[in-house]
Amino acid sequence: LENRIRNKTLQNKIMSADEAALLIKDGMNVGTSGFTPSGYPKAVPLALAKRVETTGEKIKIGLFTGASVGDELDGSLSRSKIIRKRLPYQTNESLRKYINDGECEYLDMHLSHVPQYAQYGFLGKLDLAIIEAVGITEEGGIIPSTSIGCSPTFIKIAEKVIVEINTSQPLELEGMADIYIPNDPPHRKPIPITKVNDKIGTPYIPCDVNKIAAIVVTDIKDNVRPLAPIDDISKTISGHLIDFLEHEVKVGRLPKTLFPLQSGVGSVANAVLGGLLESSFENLLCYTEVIQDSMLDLLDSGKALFASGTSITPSEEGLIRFKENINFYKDKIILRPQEISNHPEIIRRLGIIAINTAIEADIYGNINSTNIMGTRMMNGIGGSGDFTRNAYISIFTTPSTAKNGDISSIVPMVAHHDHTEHDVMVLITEQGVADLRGLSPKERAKLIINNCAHPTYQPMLKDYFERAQKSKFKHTPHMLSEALSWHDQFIKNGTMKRLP
Ligand code: 0RQ
Repeated sequence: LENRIRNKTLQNKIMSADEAALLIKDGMNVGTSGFTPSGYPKAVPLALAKRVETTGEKIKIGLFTGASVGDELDGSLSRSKIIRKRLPYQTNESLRKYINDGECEYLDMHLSHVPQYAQYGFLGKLDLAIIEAVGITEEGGIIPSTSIGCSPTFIKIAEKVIVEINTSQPLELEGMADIYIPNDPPHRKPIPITKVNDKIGTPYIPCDVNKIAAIVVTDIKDNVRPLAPIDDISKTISGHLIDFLEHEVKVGRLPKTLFPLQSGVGSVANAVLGGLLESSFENLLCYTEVIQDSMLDLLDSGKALFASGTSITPSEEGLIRFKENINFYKDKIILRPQEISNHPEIIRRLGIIAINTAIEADIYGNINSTNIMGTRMMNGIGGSGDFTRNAYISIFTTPSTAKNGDISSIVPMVAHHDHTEHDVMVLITEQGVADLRGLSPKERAKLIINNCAHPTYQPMLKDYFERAQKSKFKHTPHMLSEALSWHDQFIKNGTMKRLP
């Protein structure tokens, strides 16, 4: 443990998770580490939930994280009804239900905004930060584990800090992090990253030792999510994407090495990166948020030279591989605060190719990534907006149908807008590719309906679009009373298909 807690005076702060959890009081705002179930605190939230369940004490907190965190935090605190307000992204089933049942307030935020909102005071006072770490340096610097997320800013602004030293996380992670917090406006300095592998900060998160109120030692592992096997539809989508990128190289809009890639999370995203492994591209670079199994494959094979992200979230097998070969990956991966991994300035500068997943798209190219049928929160916008708005090429992928074909993922009008027609350049389904760059709304509609819609729904979309064009205003033709009728019909009858 001396290897991990190198500051001798801090060793007196070691206590049990139960004792540390007593620092959490009703009404507090608590910011934690964690990004896409990795590197989040586990022992303290579990202790808090247990205490509330056994004593019946009333504790409601605002819970701010980097992105999604594991069941020990989001699951246990929502089941114990401890979360009053939650931001900015989640994927936990219990929490999703809790949000959709109206038990807590949920702010779905662009991930790059969270640290600066917190720093500017837009989110109120941060009473406590709970941060998972692999160690603490002699000076009190916190060495983060498998994710950086918002930890640097939360530590900077919180009144007190609880550190969870997780001994299941290898100490060799030390050196992978590059911590940099931008200065305050109005004279912000340029962030000096001009290459994916530039290091601009410190390998630990600076922290005033006097703020560290408790250190808890635990070995609970990250509750990583299994990845669904790559299905045929995802494979076809990935094939279309690779054809599209090859075409861009052929016409001289991209070099053979492409530009740095960002890829979202989930099965399609994983399949897309898997497809790159078999492609002819070489010497790829990734400037992304989350490093998943397929990214490790790309690094292993030498296809990709370097990956910058804010968290490592491999599957259980991936995690074993990562830990066994950590010294190999250490030269090829940098973990940055999400304010930097998702920063518009750098995304624009590096010319990122952003690939994200839609729940549904409409005929004009607007994207809904968050709200099923316009009202049921799925996960959140995550970093997809940060990347999409600022990318060199922004791409969305989605299967053309959902729920065994009863839902068309291409609809007349999306029931919730996350990414507008102004930001979306390319749409890909298993049916094909719609390259929307330089096209007007009506030109886009024709291409999306012809190239991306499922054959079952294509005639219905054509019919809608033709009739809409007969309405008075012809720039973005719509029939408002019918635009959301597909969703309405699904809710009433369980299908968007034409009823007999
Ligand atoms: O529902 O779980 O009930 O079966 O939506 O869909 O096909 O499993 O896809 O896991 O790749 O997630 C957009 C949610 C896709 C994700 C989204 C239903 C479908 C299923 C999930 P069930 P799939 P994925 C990087 C960037 C926003 C954040 C982001 C996401 C469930 O990618 O959260 O991009 N993106 N971040 O049945 C009704 C439709 C539907 C539908 C799918 N048209 N209508 N339901 N579903 N299409 C990550 C971070 O920022 C951290």
